[in-house]
Amino acid sequence: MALVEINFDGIIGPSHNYAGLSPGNLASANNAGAMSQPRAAALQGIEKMRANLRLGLAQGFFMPLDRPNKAWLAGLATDMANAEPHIRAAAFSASAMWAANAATVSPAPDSADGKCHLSAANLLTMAHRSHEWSGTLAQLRLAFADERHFAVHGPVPAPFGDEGAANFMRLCPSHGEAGLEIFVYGKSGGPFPARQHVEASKAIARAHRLDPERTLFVQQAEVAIAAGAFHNDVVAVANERVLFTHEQAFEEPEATYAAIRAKLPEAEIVIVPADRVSLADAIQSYLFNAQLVTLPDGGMALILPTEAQSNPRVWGWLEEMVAGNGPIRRLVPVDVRQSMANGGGPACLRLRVVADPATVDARFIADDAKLDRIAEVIAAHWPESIAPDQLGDPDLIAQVQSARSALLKACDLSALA
Ligand code: SUG
Repeated sequence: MALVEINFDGIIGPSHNYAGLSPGNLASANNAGAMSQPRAAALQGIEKMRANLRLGLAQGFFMPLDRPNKAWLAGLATDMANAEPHIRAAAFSASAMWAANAATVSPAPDSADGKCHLSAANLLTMAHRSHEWSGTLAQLRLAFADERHFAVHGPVPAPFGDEGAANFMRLCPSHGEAGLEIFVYGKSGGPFPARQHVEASKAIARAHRLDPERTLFVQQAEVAIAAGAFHNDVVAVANERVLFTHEQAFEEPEATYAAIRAKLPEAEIVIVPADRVSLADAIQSYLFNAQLVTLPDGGMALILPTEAQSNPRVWGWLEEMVAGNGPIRRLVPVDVRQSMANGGGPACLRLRVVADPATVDARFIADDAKLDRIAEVIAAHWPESIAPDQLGDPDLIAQVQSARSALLKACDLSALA
């Protein structure tokens, strides 16, 4: 079978809560202390996957990680009963739901060895995300165990921060052909941290055996990070030959577009001007944190958060765009409000892997029946709500752990326990 793009969504874990753990992520800061709804959150994620299946797209998923992370707490010589609130919250975080940060993925046609390479992200800039990589790596090694087709790498060592596919774009004539891989790194973000270090990006490009002629390293605009674009995928998204980007996404936009066009002449760059959609509107609405996908009929659609529909300036611009002659023909809003309130839109929730689905461990591939089964487990076991001051509650901890075990069992993935 031909190589296709498979979107692997992180199933939203039972410990989903709003602890305000990510400085520079405005939604996370604004919702700090709010009551979360893990059950509704996870069901929103399942609905998004169902909608993608209905569009005819290939869909996979990843399991939530084991939370609280007791091994991490033990490394800090504490436990949930004794940890200070910020450490407790970091150990309990469901942040692995944002699968775009799980890894960087280079499809087989881009690599010298003809394998699809995946590098688990170290996520070391934020404490609550810095301990995701071990659980993520175990899962990647299981899902992509077939060494004839995949090479799975561990994280880049400290101190070089890496946040995975959220700071990575691939442009290509079609998914199954060799493409141009674009790594977007940050240098400084004013008051906020730049999370992607150029040395991490370069290390991944080497590990993935990419052709330097088809690899670009591009600096993210400092002004974008300072405005709250803590990842590049908050201000730009690519699919096949199309780059959909805010005018202020890159530090040197003209040089970036020129370099792209020089390496991939068929590239189509759709630029949203700041005088129509400000960075603030882009970040509030997450219009770029959309899944830009190729539909089975060959047309492209943007799967956007409903927040983009609610912002009149953003929606007005998008409606004009699809009415024109551009490559993006369809807008598909999805409700992922619970994730959005922590700064995670539709594109954050998924990791793209171009592969033949038959070469992936079938337990990670979605169909309607499996999603029904997963939704039943979520409805029966996920907590209805969590307030941040509840995180140390032993009953809640027990519920979160048994909820995940029930899901692993239902998906025949208890090996990840
Ligand atoms: O790393 N939010 C995540 C959101 C990640 C979005 N991913 C992409 N853009 N690809 C982050 O900032 C908030 C958790 C909290 O505050 O409880 C959080 O981790």
